[in-house]
Amino acid sequence: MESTRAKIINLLSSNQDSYISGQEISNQLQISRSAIWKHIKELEKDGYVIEGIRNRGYRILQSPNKVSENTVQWGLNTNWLGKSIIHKESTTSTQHIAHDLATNHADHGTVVIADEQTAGKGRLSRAWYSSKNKGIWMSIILRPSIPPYLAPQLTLLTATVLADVLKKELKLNPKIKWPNDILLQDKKTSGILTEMQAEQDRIQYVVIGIGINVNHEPDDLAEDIQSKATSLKIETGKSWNMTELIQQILLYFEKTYEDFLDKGFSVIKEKWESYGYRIGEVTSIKTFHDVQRAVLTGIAEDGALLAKYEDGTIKKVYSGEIDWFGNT
Ligand code: BT5
Repeated sequence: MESTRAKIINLLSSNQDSYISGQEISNQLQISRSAIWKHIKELEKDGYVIEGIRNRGYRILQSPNKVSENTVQWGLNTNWLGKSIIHKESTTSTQHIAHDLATNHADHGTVVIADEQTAGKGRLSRAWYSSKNKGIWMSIILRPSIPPYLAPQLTLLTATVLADVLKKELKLNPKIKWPNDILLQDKKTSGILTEMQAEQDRIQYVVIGIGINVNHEPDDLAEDIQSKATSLKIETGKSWNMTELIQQILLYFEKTYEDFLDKGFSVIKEKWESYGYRIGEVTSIKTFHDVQRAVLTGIAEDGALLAKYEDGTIKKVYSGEIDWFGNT
């Protein structure tokens, strides 16, 4: 459920340059003018600068430079993604909250964001460092009508969304390392964790977790990842507004997801491959008994990586048996 404050922000943001009268807000939200006034005062405490002019109404002049349900919603141009946002200052993992919400009927497109995670999760029970106010730690609940075996496509889709935002909005040169790492200059700046609840042939819901290191200085990265991780700030030398970044990610995500439902996986596959780390290059791949050289050619429908071996056979690679950084 959207809070009254979020609804007021939404109304005021629907037309950022003009005023909305107290009467109109009161009619639309079915609350009294004095209740509106109290909410506006609360928003101002949150850091919003709101202009109120007698006989004209209210308008937002500035939103605060911190991530909250309201700031993300203000100016968010999506149709369904992020219409409901849950923001926590600190939590174990946004994945936990998203699973709870999803089992309690949360809408498709609900978004959970935290300033800090105390038990951030990677894949296969690995840990994800999520230090306070340094990055974007966010989970998206989806209820896609695709068969469960195609769910890995959503991870690949998400990777293309993040790569697109970094390339088109931030003018960086991201690479996607199969299946889910976003790299800048060979170092991981972002990871994706897709989890789902499904029956045999039907997905109940999917939770897509996105972690992005944004404003970390080198020392803010945990010691054991310092040599292989980076942040947007380390790469660009400047701090980024996380609210705007989240809004861009949600907007690109919604568009890409709709394209995917409309046109199928081929659009995603092509884009993924254009960003794919070491695609077209020779790597070493470990098998049960030996190590073989193969060219990485792209990705398959089920999300597997495709490798062409020296004898010409093309095989799917499913697990992390690739020597990514070695000189083959
Ligand atoms: C991932 O797993 O890359 C998935 C990360 C997903 C994080 C998001 S944040 C919002 C949501 N809530 C959660 O609790 N999780 C999701 P994986 O491919 O298994 O990579 C994990 C490995 O990346 C670790 O073993 C470390 O080596 C490394 N790592 C951990 N924290 C990192 C960080 N902040 N930046 C870069 N690398 C990190």
